[in-house]
Amino acid sequence: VEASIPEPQREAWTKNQFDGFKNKDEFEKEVVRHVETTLARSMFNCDDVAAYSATALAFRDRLIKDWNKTQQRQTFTDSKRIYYLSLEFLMGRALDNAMLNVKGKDIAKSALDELGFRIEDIIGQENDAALGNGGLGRLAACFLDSMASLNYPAWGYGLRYRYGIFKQEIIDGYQVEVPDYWLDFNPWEFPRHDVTVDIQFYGHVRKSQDANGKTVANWEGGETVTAVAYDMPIPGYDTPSTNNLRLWSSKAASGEFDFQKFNSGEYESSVADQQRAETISAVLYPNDNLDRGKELRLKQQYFWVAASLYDIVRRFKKSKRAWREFPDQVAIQLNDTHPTLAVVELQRILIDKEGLEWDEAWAIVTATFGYTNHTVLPEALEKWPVGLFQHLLPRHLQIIYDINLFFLQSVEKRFPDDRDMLSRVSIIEESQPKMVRMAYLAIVGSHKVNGVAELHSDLIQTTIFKDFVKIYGADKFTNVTNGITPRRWLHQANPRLSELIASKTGGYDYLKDLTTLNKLEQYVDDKAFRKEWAEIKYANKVRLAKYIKSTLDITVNPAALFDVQVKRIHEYKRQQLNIFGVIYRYLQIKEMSAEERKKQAPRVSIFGGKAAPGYWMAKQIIHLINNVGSVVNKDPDVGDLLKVIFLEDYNVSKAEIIIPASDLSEHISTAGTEASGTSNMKFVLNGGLIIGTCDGANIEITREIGQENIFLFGTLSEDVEDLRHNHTYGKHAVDSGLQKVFDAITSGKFGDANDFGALVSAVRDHGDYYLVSDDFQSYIDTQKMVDEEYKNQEEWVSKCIRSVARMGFFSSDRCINEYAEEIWNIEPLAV
Ligand code: TH1
Repeated sequence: VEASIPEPQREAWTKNQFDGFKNKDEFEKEVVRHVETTLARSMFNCDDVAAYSATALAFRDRLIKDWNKTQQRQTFTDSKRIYYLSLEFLMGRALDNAMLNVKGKDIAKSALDELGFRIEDIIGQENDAALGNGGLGRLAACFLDSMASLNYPAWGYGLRYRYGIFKQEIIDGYQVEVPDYWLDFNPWEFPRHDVTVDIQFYGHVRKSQDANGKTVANWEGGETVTAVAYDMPIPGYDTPSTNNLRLWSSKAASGEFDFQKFNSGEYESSVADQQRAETISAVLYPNDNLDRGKELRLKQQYFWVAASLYDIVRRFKKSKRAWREFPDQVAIQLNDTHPTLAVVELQRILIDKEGLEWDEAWAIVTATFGYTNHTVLPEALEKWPVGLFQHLLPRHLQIIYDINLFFLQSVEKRFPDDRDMLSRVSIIEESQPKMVRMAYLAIVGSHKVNGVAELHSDLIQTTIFKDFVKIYGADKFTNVTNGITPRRWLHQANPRLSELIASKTGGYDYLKDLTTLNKLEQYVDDKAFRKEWAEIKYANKVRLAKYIKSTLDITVNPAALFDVQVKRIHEYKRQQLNIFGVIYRYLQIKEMSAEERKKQAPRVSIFGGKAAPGYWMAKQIIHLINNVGSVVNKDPDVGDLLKVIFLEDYNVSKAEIIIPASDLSEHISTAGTEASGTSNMKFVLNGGLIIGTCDGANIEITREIGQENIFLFGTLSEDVEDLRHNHTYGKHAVDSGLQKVFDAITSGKFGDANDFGALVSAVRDHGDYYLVSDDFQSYIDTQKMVDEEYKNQEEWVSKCIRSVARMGFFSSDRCINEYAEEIWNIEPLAV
């Protein structure tokens, strides 16, 4: 709809622009106005929640001004945009981030103080936007921050789940899931009730002839669900650029519900349609690194992808450019295979709706898409039964068959002697039932495929996608090592460290060019600097100790070594190796004399993370950790020497407290299984050391910071296959130290031994797929080295400072610039 104000009236608009607040007094005025009008409260009725809401609304007003200008400018300059399609955006809290990015936190702090509130309490009122599972969703959030901060014209597209990732409660040592209803009051979103798209499901395809005698496919019948857009402003750091995250919400098409049915008394069935439609965007699937193949998940994927593409195409068509210019205006990045249907949907739009020839359309499609792979775990690679496709998306299945046909024909031409090749690379797996291999479809439909760390990118090229490297050549495959935003993960989470760094590196510009951190290295021997550094770490540990006291009523000594493993619970991430190591330590302490105990370095082992609700083994691991904690923490022989903590409901805002307080963090996946990991980067950036395997980004972290500054152990990825083979076909004796741990568990020391039988026998009797026994001794030895080195605090602090100084590479800004240059071919828009 064209609804622009005619020229003569525009002056009245221009002179009445809302300019946001510029100082404390103006900000106070905004807060009071929002409390009294938007929220209909008063100074006699204003609690922390109301103060948070008003503060957030004041910042939102400010952001939306910048958002409008950014969007107008992007439209006016008609510049190429990048669209980041992700089923997950793990944003965390928005207020603190918004305040820091627009440099308004000092104003807000003093204003709130005058109005009678502490800014920390106000920030703490906000619910996390938890629309993601773990690393993949948080990566998308860091990317949005970097794209805005670097002034790239970029939109994120996702689903507006009514329920984000569940909240975790620990009851009697077991995980209990509680729904995360987070939308009660969300000041950060703008419903766009005028931006809707009708999405079709089911039905059938009818072929007909058009006026020129050309056969056209008509997708008819079935049902329609409406997608409604909700926009969230994404502010860049220290720039007016404010990008958009558009999340789609599902509702019944044609209004509320069927009044015919309602009037004739069929109340239930009249609301049933409405509920069925709303179910599509109701919940985030809580599986990390696992594909469960549920129909509703496929519906979510198509709903979100179809709405997003409709939106993107509608925007492109306004420019009246020729279709072949589409890839000059639009780059679309597929965050894993979840949005792969976008490839098929764009082809469908171009051939069925816009009347392009297949080849011309396909050239546009492949020039538009890039695909990022995040995992090699076979259970995480998406496959959908052909029958389900046929039922839900009949036209898309036909197009997939055609894509596959043309692809296989070209393969056959190039490799006429390799008959096996065709069945190996076919997008359709000839199994019972037949399956659509989404990763293959994503590769065939994209011009670039990237992994997320060097080892991982090498692995996908030599294992799961080997044939495709042969077919397309190595140039189609590349690596973009993951990164993290230093704004949230240093400046926001660790303000004192950020301030200290700024004082030595020439101000906060290091937040825009993280390689500036290298200036810190010259202060490694500066006594005063080291002292301040150590004091900040200690203060962060005190803060976490207080949090532990207040939530678990356990007292931990802030002078002890804080050893942290927080991430999703998964067998491949090997929290079981960690807790077995903790048990081993406990048994050793029990055997020590009083004299020996005095020499032992005190430790706090801190765990946190959610298990997918259906992942039984992961839940056993949580249970074991909690049971070990309840034995160890009250054992008078142990005292301060060992405490075992499981922090409930690990999420983004808790990570912001935990990560700055770590001395040592654990990134101990079986080599070759963790594609990258990103918390490893966050921990080192906050002045903690790592114990880890040669896996994912640990390898590049080692290269950057120096191998003398990281505790590496364990099997190398090239040896994993042979070891697994030996477990299955040769002799496999459990490591003797680990055997003692198993004996303790089976003796019932940590509660009913039967509860943990599966954890033990996975290693002892069932092939030890994750190589826990193989790596156990080297893990224990390395932990012993950690104990020794921690005693020399001077040396330890030096290692931390040097490591931070060398972490510049891991900014998500570097990462986004690589995507922009190598995959998206897009330039920042000058502001
Ligand atoms: C994670 C990877 O496990 C992790 O190593 C990586 O750092 C992160 O992505 C970001 O690149 C993945 N998360 C998921 C989630 C789902 C499916 C696959 C992966 S891979 C649902």
